[in-house]
Amino acid sequence: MANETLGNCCSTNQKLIAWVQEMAQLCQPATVYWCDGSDEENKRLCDEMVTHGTFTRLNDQLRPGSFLARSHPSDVARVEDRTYICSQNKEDAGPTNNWADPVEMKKTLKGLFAGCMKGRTLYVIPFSMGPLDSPIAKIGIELTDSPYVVVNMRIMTRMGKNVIQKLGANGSFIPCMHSIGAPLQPGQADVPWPCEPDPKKKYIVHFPEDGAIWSYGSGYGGNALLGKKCLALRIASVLAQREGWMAEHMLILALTSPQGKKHYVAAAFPSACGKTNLAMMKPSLPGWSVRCLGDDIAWIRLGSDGRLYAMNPEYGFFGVAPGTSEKSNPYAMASITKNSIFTNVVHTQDGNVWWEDMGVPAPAKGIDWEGKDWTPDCGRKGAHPNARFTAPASQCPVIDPDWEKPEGVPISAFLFGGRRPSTIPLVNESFSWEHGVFMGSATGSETTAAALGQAGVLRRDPFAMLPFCGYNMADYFSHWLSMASRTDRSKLPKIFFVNWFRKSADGKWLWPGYGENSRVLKWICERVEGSGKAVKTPIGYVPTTDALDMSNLNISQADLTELLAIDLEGWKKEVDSVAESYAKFGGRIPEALNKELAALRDRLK
Ligand code: SAT
Ligand code: MN
Repeated sequence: MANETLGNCCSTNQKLIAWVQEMAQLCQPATVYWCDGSDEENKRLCDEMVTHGTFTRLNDQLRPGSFLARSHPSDVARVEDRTYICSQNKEDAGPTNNWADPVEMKKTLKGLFAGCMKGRTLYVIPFSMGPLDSPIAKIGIELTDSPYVVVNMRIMTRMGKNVIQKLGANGSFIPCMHSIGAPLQPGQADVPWPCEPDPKKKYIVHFPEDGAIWSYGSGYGGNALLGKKCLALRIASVLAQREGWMAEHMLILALTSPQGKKHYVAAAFPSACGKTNLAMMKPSLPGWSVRCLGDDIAWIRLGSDGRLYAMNPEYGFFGVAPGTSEKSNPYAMASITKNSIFTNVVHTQDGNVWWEDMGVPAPAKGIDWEGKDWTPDCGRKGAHPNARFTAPASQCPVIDPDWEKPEGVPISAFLFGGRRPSTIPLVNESFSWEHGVFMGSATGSETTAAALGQAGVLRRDPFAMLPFCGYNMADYFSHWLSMASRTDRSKLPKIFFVNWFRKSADGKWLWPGYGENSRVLKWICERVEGSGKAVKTPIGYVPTTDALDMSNLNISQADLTELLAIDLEGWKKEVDSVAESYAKFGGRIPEALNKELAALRDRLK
């Protein structure tokens, strides 16, 4: 058995070898293949997927080295209702997570995984979240039967034989077990996107105490690229709490003023709320520049100087395609000109890709994300609203020179935000660390297409971590609060709440967003430096109407006033809604946050 299941193994790590053997015996793949991460291997897998129909090669003149994939129509987004945190005690998962008994769940999973890779290859993907030499990098090993996952993981993580070397004979790793859940019987024809179409049979499962991940039935994004949400957020958040650091759903950017002063900012917004756009924004303000360090996840720890340092554990971008254009995100457009994977977008007749709001005319004819003939007037969207691009971060023209610094970069400000058509002003600043943590805990947003379910309904999404916190969210709030006792408060980042999505009574966006957000970032830098002008309001410090740099921006004074207005009645409802979300935790909410809530209620009287 040993040789059969070892495949081309080049590791001396007995724990790893034993685990791969055990999993291969369970899943019964036709072969086992250990990925080395090389260009040749990548080319071979992409060629095989083209032959198989999973990939369509894009025009090499227009998008060199790039491919299009179309998922099964049932497999287009994260499945939050099928995502589980299986801690020993239900309370440790908390009321915001699906919980199942770990012993029961392991039984269920063993049943599902038995023979699930028949007729397929089991790929062993060694990967590192974080630069290999970072003190907080984590090694994961994903076992999968999906070559689509392999080539995406190669873009999204540092993947290949260097990781096996780093692991050595005794290193430890996070086991990430994945199957699309579509075994092939002898002679059975395969399909381009095999998966388990029954939503009730998909499982995205985390065992926080063992630090293990099991994912079954989906080949898509955060369900299947297990380094991302599963490891770098859900499992990492548990490790971070235990070890005294933070794993956050945050972009990291560097903002430099015309005078050359540089500040690093980390910002948490829910999925598909513009993190990628902000992370690599082209400022409209002359002389200002933004550099990108990451667009989705930040691992943050205290440096020896007492400041918080953030590091992006990822290696690529998995961004929402629809809406990405030269206007909304020119540097994302530049990042995806080559060596990129596009999932669920329109295939044009000249072998390129297109999506809604790409800022270029729609093709007269194309093939839509479901593989059907498509014309602009056919009444259907061409790209799925959660269509994605996968692109190497190194291809971003404004990637920060320090983005791979093993220790990360010191953060000056944290931003929280979401899609809020009413109530929440363009920007406000917290009174204190505790008030800032309260703001994070109170974050709400209209839902998006990034998760299956209804889009456009307001839900509380504390710290934009609702789907990603691997333990009781009330304890996560306490962990945030505890940062103030771990260092000198004056060294902690200032905390801001932003809302680019406020609408007027007649439903028009009040703020142009995108590059114009640099005006808000400028004010934030000024506040960090102690100069920006603000008024104290019941909800926090809000810029005075002359505090934001509005040069060369065509926006009426009335709109600006509305953007910065405090809607007292709206805020009273907001407080009730936050109180309701706290009540779910049955007394586990830290006292400091209950105090903040009560104080806000008082200030609104
Ligand atoms: O599919 S992903 O989870 O990677 C994207 C997202 O929801 O942020
Ligand atoms: Mn995300």
